[in-house]
Amino acid sequence: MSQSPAAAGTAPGPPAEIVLTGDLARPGRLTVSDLLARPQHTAQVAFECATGGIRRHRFTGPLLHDVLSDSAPAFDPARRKDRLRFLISVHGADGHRALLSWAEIDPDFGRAPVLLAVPLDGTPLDRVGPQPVLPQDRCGGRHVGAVDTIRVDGGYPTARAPR
Ligand SMILES: Nc1nc2c(c(=O)[nH]1)N[C@H]1C(S)=C(S)[C@@H](COP(=O)(O)O)O[C@H]1N2
Ligand SMILES: [Mo]
Repeated sequence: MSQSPAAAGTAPGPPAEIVLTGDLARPGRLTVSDLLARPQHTAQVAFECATGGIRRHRFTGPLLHDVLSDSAPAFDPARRKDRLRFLISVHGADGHRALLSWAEIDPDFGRAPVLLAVPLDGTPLDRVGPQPVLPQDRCGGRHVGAVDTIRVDGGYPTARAPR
């Protein structure tokens, strides 16, 4: 990233927005203020970056699973297996992107406590937008900065309803 989140977070300008799109019944846009209104979780991480060495950060924000669930992904919530075909694509404005599976963050499957961080190391991210973080990752590559779009993709629905 060319500009550190801490520097960009306090820069003047309009509030950053993330577009939530894809196979969602309630797609939309989210600002940092929207995310701060939700229950907050904190993660203290030490990422081992291949080029930058150890990076320590403290992230606070809502769970990605809670946020995306409110957008109503186009699966049948009562059928666990129907959720397994869904992907989550996190896209940074600089073209950096990371894919997660829905099952990875689903409490019935991987239960990864992925946060959409709003303050990072105590610095507000209102101008740069929230940053996802996977606290158990060894490398910081999935801590995508300057996220502009999160897309949920269900692929092709199964021909027969799974149970
Ligand atoms: N948008 C974007 N986010 C990114 C990257 C990037 O190139 N672009 N690099 C990743 C990598 S490899 C690391 S280690 C962390 C570094 O973040 P930090 O400088 O805040 O510790 O950002 C991650 N997020
Ligand atoms: Mo990295």
